[in-house]
Amino acid sequence: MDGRGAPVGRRIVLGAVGLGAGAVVAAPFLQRQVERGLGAVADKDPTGVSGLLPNGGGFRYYSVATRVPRRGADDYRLTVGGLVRRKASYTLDELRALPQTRIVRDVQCVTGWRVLKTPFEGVRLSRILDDAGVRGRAKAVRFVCFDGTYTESLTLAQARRDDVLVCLRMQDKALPHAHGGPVRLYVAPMYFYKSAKWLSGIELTDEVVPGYWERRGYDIDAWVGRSNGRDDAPTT
Ligand SMILES: Nc1nc2c(c(=O)[nH]1)N[C@H]1C(S)=C(S)[C@@H](COP(=O)(O)O)O[C@H]1N2
Ligand SMILES: [Mo]
Repeated sequence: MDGRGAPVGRRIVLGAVGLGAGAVVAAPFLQRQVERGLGAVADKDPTGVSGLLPNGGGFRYYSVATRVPRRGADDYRLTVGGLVRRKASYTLDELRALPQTRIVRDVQCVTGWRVLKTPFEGVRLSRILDDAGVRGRAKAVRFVCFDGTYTESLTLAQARRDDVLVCLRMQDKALPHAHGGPVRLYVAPMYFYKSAKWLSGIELTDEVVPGYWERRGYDIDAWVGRSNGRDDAPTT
């Protein structure tokens, strides 16, 4: 895999979360049809009720882990470590007490669906990095999730952009579990796979450690429109 070819192995779990129904594991070739079906239901719903379902409103629920624990004000922690001067561990309240930034941008998944003008709100990642005191040797950031499986990465320069948030709110509501709550990453200029859900760890590293999808063929530099996460990607 040279990184430019068709990404493979994208097994998506589309979960009917919150409805008591079990998760559906869609084979890659089925995923698009399944998503189209769900999207079609939402699009044709004159009551708007489907917009109240987890990840309604055009979003799809994605998780590579079949079960993800719930964490809240009592037990959520975001740790910051690796090549930093001051390791840190934030509670939800501590994150809420930091300056919040709200940005309204489009969401674009590599499988083609997009949701325009979505508000995201949270703490700039750059603020958290500054507070930790990034060491000179650090070149990249690795993100770890409490689903136990997903990881992501950014170069330090990307991580310091002001449109990269440690996000506590989405669509002007507290981030629900299905969208990666209580805390997810939001990397506005990149495909949505960079926006790690259920964020639990930020680690400064001396080189980029490719994330979950990046080890499976997706570009590390996932700029929308300028990477292989294009929206006509086959069987993602
Ligand atoms: N922890 C975790 N984060 C993740 C994913 C995942 O499977 N696990 N999927 C990514 C992908 S491919 C997409 S498109 C978005 C989907 O976000 P949503 O479920 O809020 O729509 O989350 C991204 N972040
Ligand atoms: Mo995605």
